[in-house]
Amino acid sequence: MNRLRAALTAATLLAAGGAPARAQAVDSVAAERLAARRWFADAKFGLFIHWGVYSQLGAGEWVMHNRKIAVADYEWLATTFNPAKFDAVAWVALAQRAGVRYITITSRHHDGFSMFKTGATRYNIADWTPFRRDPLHELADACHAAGIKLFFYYSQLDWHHPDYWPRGGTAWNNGRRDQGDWSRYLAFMNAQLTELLTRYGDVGGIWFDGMWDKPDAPWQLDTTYGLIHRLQPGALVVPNHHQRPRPGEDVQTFEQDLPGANSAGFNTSYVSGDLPLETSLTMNGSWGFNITDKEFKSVRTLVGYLVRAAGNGANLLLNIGPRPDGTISPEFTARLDSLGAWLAVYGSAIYGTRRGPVSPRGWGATTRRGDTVFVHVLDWPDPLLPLPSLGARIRTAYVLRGRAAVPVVETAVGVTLALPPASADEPDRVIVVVTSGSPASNRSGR
Ligand code: JFZ
Repeated sequence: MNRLRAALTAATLLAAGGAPARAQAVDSVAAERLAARRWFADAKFGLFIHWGVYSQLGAGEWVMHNRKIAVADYEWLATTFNPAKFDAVAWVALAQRAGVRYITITSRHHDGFSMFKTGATRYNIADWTPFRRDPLHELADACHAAGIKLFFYYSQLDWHHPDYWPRGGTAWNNGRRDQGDWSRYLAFMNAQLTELLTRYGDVGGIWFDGMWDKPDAPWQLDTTYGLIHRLQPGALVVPNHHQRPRPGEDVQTFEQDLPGANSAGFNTSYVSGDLPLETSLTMNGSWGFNITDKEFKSVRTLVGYLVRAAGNGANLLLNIGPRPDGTISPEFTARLDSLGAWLAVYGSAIYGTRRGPVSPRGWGATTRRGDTVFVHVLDWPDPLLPLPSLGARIRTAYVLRGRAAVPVVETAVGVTLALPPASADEPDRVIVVVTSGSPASNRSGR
């Protein structure tokens, strides 16, 4: 995977050079789409769900590739997929308890298996498995009833489809004939996207992934993006191509990284000044269900990611990998419930905020809503916290939890806050600083 990842990264970076950013500006964006972008920037917290045939092998979503499983064998594996305990209402109830505002679920991952009823191929959950139901339809109904937006993850890479030809950087000889018709593959994708955007009610958007497998291929993105914006003007295009934003795209998403940080090695270091931002993150080390992966991040670490993402003006899209029977492991549910409990107290310092006047630091981050700045102290040992100027005079400051007043020393060069003592059960000491007026926010309203 690492040699492959290096190759993919190199190819992606090569392709990322040119003109997209400038073009973004000319992309006349309908008012509905701009409103949807603002909604997205306010939402701040989403639930990512990687679930599919691969979940049965409990080794993550790349198992077909990693174990070099032939198409015929994987097709057999798909005939045994029967998540009888799947309960869309229970999944959405968990999402609500966690405080997420949207869900992004895998409608089709790289294995090419469709987790929804589609007329474009029989290789789908309703026609190919004993389950016979459409879980995405049930989830869409439950999301609409709960006021949670539903986004569909859609893989442009396909290890199964005969027309995904010429093969890409992740290919191996899995039994497909060495031929195919690329235009038929593009038509297949657009047919499925039409189904997803006409049969599941209001859709928050499409989260694309996999273009990095063939970064220079003629993907005809304008056609596909145009189709999405025509079918649902309020649907957002969220591309995980690890490149600069292109015309027709609405969100810049960073995988396993905060915006601009490239510790994963495959993200672009370019950060859009116009588009809402998102960071996608695994809760353990896997996206798809992995029965041996117990490397679960602590609640304190997850709160830290949510806060640092918001401090960077970005959403956190936190992932779970449900089990093959449709149930969700307790390690995931416990952490989501804890995050929900935290947001029940501190949500006002996250939802609807934008990046604060002080960019993220080792000690924490700041977020802002109007003339109120939220200072998130995640890791600071001293009783006094020196800050640069917040860009406006301070009227009052207090601890969000309990509203105890916070002494402030304001000088020409900055502000010093006298912090309340840290307590073990408080991953984030939030100081609310009310200023005498909000400086003009930047173009993207971020
Ligand atoms: C991609 C998917 O491959 C993965 O299965 C998951 O869906 C994640 C959200 O997105 O992850 C990638 C994609 C490309 C690289 C690494 C991870 N890469 O180019 O090295």
